[in-house]
Amino acid sequence: MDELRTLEIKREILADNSHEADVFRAARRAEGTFMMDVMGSPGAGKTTLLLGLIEKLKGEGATEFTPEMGVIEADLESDVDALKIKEAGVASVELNTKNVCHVEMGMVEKAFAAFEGKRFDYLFLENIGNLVCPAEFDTGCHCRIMLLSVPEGYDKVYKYPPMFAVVDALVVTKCDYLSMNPDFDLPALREAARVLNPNLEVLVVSARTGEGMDELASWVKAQRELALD
Ligand SMILES: Nc1nc2c(ncn2[C@@H]2O[C@H](COP(=O)(O)OP(=O)(O)O)[C@@H](O)[C@H]2O)c(=O)[nH]1
Ligand SMILES: [Mg+2]
Repeated sequence: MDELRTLEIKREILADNSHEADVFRAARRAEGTFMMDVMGSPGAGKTTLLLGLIEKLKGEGATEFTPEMGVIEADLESDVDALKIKEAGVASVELNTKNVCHVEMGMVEKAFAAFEGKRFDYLFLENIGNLVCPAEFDTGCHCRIMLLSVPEGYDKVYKYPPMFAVVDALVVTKCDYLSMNPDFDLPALREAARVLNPNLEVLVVSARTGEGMDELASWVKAQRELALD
């Protein structure tokens, strides 16, 4: 009986969160803001990837569209990542979850309000470093990606399937380490991930060398167009 009650409460919390997420997503779409949730383990390369992606998305040349961009940086504690983003000249807000291992809508709304009405073309959420809990909570984004870095090992697809199942893209990061990690079986990872999620886009990148970053930026631009269409 107790177990049943726990399940019901969890379902209610997730349903409320999903409803708030739908409202938030629609409001951002109406403003022309595309929002992307970036998930992955601590150290997978989320902040470094965002810095590289933002550079790629900045238009080059006077005739090109220069998008307004912002980042919500979620961490249990500290503002280390938000400062890195600010140093790169991009608006950022630190969201400290104080030991909560995921981000949910109440937190997103507060963090968004801290931008004080600033409008964005791209808004990124760096979620809490965790391969488990963030998969369960809709954060009101139009698109969700997960990072898996080469040093973590390809077998995480077998150990943490829910996140692979819910994201739009799997970004294999730190591919500059592939030659040093010959046991990282990229074909097996692609196959297992696509069994979990047949529409999954798989991108292989290195924010360090720049490999794959143009393809990532093109994919993100296309996702924005699709979401705001
Ligand atoms: N070799 C290599 N190191 C990377 C790459 N991306 C990030 N790193 C390093 O990995 C560490 C963790 O990166 P960070 O972006 O802070 O990861 P986060 O915790 O997921 O945000 C840092 O020392 C980065 O310099 C990459 O593409 N290649
Ligand atoms: Mg980070």
